[in-house]
Amino acid sequence: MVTVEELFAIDSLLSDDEREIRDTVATFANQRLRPHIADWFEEGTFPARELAPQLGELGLLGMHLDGYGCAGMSATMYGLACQELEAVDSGVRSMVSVQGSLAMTAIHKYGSEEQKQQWLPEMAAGRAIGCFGLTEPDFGSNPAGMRTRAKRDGADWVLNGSKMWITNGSVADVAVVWAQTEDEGRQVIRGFLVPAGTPGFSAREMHRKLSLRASVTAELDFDDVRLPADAVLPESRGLAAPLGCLSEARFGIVFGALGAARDCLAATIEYARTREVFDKPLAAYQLTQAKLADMALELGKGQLLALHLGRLKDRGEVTPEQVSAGKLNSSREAIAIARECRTILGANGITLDYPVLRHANNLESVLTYEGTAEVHQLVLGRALTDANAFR
Ligand code: TGC
Ligand code: FAD
Repeated sequence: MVTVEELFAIDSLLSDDEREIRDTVATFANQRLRPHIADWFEEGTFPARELAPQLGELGLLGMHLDGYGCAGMSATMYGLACQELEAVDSGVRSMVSVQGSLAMTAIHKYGSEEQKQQWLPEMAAGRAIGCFGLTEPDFGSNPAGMRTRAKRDGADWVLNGSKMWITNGSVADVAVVWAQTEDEGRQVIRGFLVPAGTPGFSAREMHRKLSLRASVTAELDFDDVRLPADAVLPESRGLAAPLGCLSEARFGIVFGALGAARDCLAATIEYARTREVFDKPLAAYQLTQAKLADMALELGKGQLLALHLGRLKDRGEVTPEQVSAGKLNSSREAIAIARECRTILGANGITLDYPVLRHANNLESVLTYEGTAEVHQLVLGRALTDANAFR
């Protein structure tokens, strides 16, 4: 018997250091997270506070960033870590993505030296948690239309508006919040650092989710929130600033979503080899094998694409369109694999005794956040034709 990785000789494409990091993260995820994940999912909880220092100790928070206590690993290493975390649950990878690729990246790319010194070492160690507020109730795919506003009042800024669907939102020590500002009569989107507890800022956890249940998701409200002049991220000007952070997080999903798919396929193959129907193992039927072969093919192709993008990113050559292609492919194929695996598990597949429907439900969010599948199709369509079909 071979695994999909063996079938595609994936390990032969990795360095010793890359394999070591991947295996270290896999051991942590399997020992410390996997035994609890079904319960967290069922209860709709995620112990972010307790886990953040452990993730920090492993160097997983802001893993690909340099300096300020960050691990300074390669993009490929970060991707491999995301894959192992998401093999347990997309919620774990989400926490790490939002902390490192979104909140910390925003501060690292666009923050002042003082902001970096204040927040990045604490966040890298998992002593401080961050969130990233871009989406609003009426503006998800089209953040350019956001209504949240920051106005100058003397030297201060006054922030009004709301954000929705914000991962880590109600447990965060600091929120990176994107708002419209007026700059010399021109509307410009800028980023602000809003510490928890600032008067007028409230965060409320969202419940009744059927996906990403082991993840904290919150609504953020800003009611005349007065911020000092130095709360703005000085280098953030225009939508390109938050979109630049999204490219980092989308890259993590290119690898991460395949971890969820891999976990589904592994559980399904094990199940099919032992489950007997009509007097022989399910795995011995041609229909089952055709499903398994097709899923292995998509998983292997996805992993090869992810590694290729990792190598491009490590050479500083990856483009946002290439990341879109990877995010679209991985999230779309991963959810297809999870759903197909569920069919092989029959009724057992609908329970939390097996990971597949939990992963499939999570992947509904993964298909939607960080740019929906349709947004990435349109990004690719625009690149291929030069015609903008968004508006
Ligand atoms: P558009 O004119 O295309 O671009 C505006 C400016 O941004 C630049 N740009 C990018 N820069 C870096 N990376 C990217 N991926 C970029 N995409 C665009 C672009 O060059 C331009 O720069 P400049 O200097 O010329 O101004 O803007 P548009 O308004 O037409 O929108 C394009 C569109 C629809 C692709 C964009 O708005 C988009 O990506 N929408 C999707 C929104 C989204 O993904 N939201 C995610 C929120 S965060 C989240 O979901 C976290 S989930 C938790 C987890 O990660 O686990
Ligand atoms: P909409 O933009 O309303 O889209 C609805 C449908 O319309 C989709 O199918 C979409 O593809 C389609 N559509 C949109 N535009 C077009 C078009 N031009 N042409 C054709 N079809 C189109 N956001 C954050 O800022 N920070 C977070 O931490 C965060 N975490 C999240 C966690 C979870 C669990 C979830 C589910 C979401 C999270 N989000 C976060 C929000 C996420 O980024 C948005 O949900 C996503 O960008 C889509 O926006 P929307 O839900 O408003 O959908």
